Amino acid sequence: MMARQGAALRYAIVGAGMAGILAAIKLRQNGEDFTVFEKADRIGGTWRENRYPGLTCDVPAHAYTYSFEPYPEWRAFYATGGEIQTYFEAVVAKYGIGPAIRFGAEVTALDWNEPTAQWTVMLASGEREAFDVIIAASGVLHHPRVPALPGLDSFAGPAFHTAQWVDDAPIDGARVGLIGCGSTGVQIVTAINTRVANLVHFQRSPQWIMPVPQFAYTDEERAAFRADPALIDAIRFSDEYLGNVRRFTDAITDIDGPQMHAIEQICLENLETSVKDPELREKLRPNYRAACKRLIYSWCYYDAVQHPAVHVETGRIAQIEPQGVRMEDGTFHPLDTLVLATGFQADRFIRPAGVTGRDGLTLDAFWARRPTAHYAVTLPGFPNFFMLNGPTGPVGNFSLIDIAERQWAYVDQLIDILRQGQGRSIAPLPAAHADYEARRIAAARTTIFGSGCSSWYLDDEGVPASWPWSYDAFADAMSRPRLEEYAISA
Ligand code: NA7
Repeated sequence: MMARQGAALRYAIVGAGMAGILAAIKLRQNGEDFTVFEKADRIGGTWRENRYPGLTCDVPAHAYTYSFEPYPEWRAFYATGGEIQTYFEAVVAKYGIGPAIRFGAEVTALDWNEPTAQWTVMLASGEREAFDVIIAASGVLHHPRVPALPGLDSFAGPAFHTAQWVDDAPIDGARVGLIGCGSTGVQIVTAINTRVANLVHFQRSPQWIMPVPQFAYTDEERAAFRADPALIDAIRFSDEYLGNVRRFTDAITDIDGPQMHAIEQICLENLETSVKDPELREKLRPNYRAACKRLIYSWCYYDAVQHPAVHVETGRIAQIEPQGVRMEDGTFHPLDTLVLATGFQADRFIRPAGVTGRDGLTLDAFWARRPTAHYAVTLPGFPNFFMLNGPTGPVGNFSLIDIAERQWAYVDQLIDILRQGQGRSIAPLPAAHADYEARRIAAARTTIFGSGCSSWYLDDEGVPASWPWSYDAFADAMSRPRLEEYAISA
């Protein structure tokens, strides 16, 4: 085989959400040749798909931007989904990424070809094209999880998942049922409680609520942010934000430490002091530790749920009937609209696209037990294949943009080997990955996520599918790949 020496690499980026746009900008700045494949007709990923009332990012807006592209225009401390979509569209326009994106181009398969050291990208249209490098940026919470509730199809009114919001579904003055109280369900309660005739919130497990401030930025403040970006830096790089990220990751990894006790105390006090009716308070009291499920940040949920139009139903659903929901105790809730805030299949990643690596190894086979990636980025047997926000990366109440940028820094150093013609392909050594994964699993079991609750963080064996060490350990790991853990083929 000849080394690539000097030949330009061709990159396929799968997905035009936050991480795909990041990769595209970085490659554009480097003058490289890439195509972004996006199955939808617009950019934005999760912020394009989700349009439910109350959609807000629980990371402070100024911290939820690319580090190189601060945004003075945020209207409030926490931004709405619509504003975030506008931000990404503005960034794509500014960097001229649009022409490199193929919309309506769903990647159905990726096949590694050893003799050419290239991937064949196959699209739903039947088109095929060869690329040297795959950047898999297809998102985490992407495939709705629709529960198999008996009779769901028989419901007479609109019944839909939150990521497939039906704009003309009756909400105003209507009887609405909402199943699920993760971040999505909670945000919807806060947005529609005053619009509905009544809202039945079906709550299988209550949530701990971390109280956070929300406030609007004034025109004067936005003008000041435009005039002096240091004012934005003072927010996004502040101890209040970055310090919180560190304290939070310390808490989830040291579950009997002072940071975790502080979080538990704040959440408990929030429940005790905010919810006046003792019966409702007990309904809303979780029986697991704070931050075991993804902690919900809210400034208004407890107020919203105490609105007279809201009824928290903690019984078990027996079946869905054409006119409403029947509970196991026989209670019937007549409804006009049924909203499923039931979360996502968090183990899919780039699937259902079929990925076939070296020696016919498929991603389904490699992930038969659980999705995994070396330091959340690369996979043994899948050369020149790099994941952004892939499995076992950090998850928590902090910016995934920052996580993706750090992962890009790691990926970029690995790709440099190819760029410089030092090899035609690079993939982690199976033994190195097995060692990482064994250490990760052992540590993950001891994090707060493994402390005894159900959540989308857990894999089928109950192991938290996350980075189990500190934020600084992640930053350090991403700053310099350990090349001795990689096989480089000439
Ligand atoms: P989540 O956090 O996965 O929450 C899903 C909710 O749906 C949760 O309350 C579940 O209860 C509930 N659920 C799921 N299936 C059922 C059935 N069959 N019956 C009753 N209740 C059910 O999803 P979200 O969309 O809220 O948030 C996902 C992430 O998006 C969030 O963490 C942020 O990162 C952004 P359970 O707790 O399992 O008892």
